[in-house]
Amino acid sequence: MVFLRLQGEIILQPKVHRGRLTAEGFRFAIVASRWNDFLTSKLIEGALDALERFGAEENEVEIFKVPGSFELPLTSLKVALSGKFDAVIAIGVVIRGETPHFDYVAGEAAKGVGQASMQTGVPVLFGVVTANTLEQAINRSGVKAGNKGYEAAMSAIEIVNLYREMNAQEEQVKGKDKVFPHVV
Ligand code: INI
Repeated sequence: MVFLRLQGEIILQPKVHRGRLTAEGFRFAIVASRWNDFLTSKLIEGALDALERFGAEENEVEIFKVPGSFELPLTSLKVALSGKFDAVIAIGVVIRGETPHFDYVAGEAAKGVGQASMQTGVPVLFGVVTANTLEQAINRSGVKAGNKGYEAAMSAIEIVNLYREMNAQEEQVKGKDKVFPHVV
């Protein structure tokens, strides 16, 4: 392990693993809710912008539309299980002011998207705006406070690269442990 000693203090310098920002050679699915379509369409645009900027190919990206955010988890799970994608980006907008079901819809979407990831091992990113007001939701969909779709797609790119690197390292370690590493 490498460490520096600075005025008697030990400062560890551990190896840091982080995903590069390249979408080249990866396949992405976007699962997007049609509820609040005028905003989810902005989030989809944001996600596509990020994927394109970082080198994704058109034929490596597919979009699946669902009625509302409540439908994001199961659809994301099915898409992840298809084995066709390296990451799934779930997109939706849930606004508290609009429904007493806010907590159920937003809660189920968050929990279910997380479960889809954990069950499949395929990263499912949470590009869902959960806002108290329409104004907040508009701001988080590309107006004043960023674009959740763009952010989720960036996270997807970073995480698929990190996992690819981790898998490659794991393979290397396995290779080293073998008595006859040259034998496949
Ligand atoms: N779905 C959303 O994505 N956002 C909302 O704000 C919303 N509201 O307001 O109710 C919403 N409801 C629909 C829900 O996601 C399901 O599609 C529906 O309940 C059918 O299962």
